[in-house]
Amino acid sequence: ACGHPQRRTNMTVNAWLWIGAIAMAIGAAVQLVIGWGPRTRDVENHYLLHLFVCLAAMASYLVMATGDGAIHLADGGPVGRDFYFARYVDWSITTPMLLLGLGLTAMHSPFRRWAALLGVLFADSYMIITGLFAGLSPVGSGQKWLWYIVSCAAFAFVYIGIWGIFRSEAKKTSEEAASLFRTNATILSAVWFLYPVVFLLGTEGTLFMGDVPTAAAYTLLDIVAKVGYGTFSLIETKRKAARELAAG
Ligand code: RET
Repeated sequence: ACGHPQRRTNMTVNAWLWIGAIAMAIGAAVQLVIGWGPRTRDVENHYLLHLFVCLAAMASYLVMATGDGAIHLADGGPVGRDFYFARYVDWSITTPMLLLGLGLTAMHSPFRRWAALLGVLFADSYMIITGLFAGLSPVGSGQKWLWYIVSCAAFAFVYIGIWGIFRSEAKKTSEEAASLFRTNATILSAVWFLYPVVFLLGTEGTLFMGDVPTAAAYTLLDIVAKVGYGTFSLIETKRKAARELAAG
């Protein structure tokens, strides 16, 4: 028993939150190891981004696992539901960082298309904040679906930014950059698409899934989107830097 007394402490949910915290700590350690030693500016950028994505998520999972990252809401069934607001705090920091990383892969310098890059980051923040409103609003209410649709519309703008602006910039940067960008953008687009699906099916949406599968699904997605993707992106950026150095 930990955290505020009104919270329903489900031990299996808690186990998933601890798995998330440990996975993010391991993820941060992995970034430290891969990024160790002399770095090019490009590698340094990705190293710092992916390291801090893992550290931010680690804090978020830690506050959820210790009982203070959720509020208990009375809606969503006879016993109410725990709403994990800490996820949205995490996502509001980490999703812009991941998109910045992808933008840097595409254009190397953030100043080349800085307004477009900022536009993508703003659309992303808008998606997370309106998603928070969707999560907070009562299960079954009309406003929940209003916010959900607004958030999905912002998500569509993020996709347009990635597959429109970023992709065309990547082609101008180099063959290498375009190819790595394509791989990263494909993984990111596919993994991110599953978040609104989990929201829809889980305790914040239709309650088709209970709190255990919802927590498990978000944790697994976060591990793939942050640790898996981050590790791949950093390793590939390092390889690309080595090839560029060798080519002069
Ligand atoms: C919400 C609910 C409302 C509709 C949409 C959503 C999208 C969330 C996304 C989250 C991505 C998170 C990542 C975290 C860790 O790295 C807020 C679930 C569209 C895309 C990648």
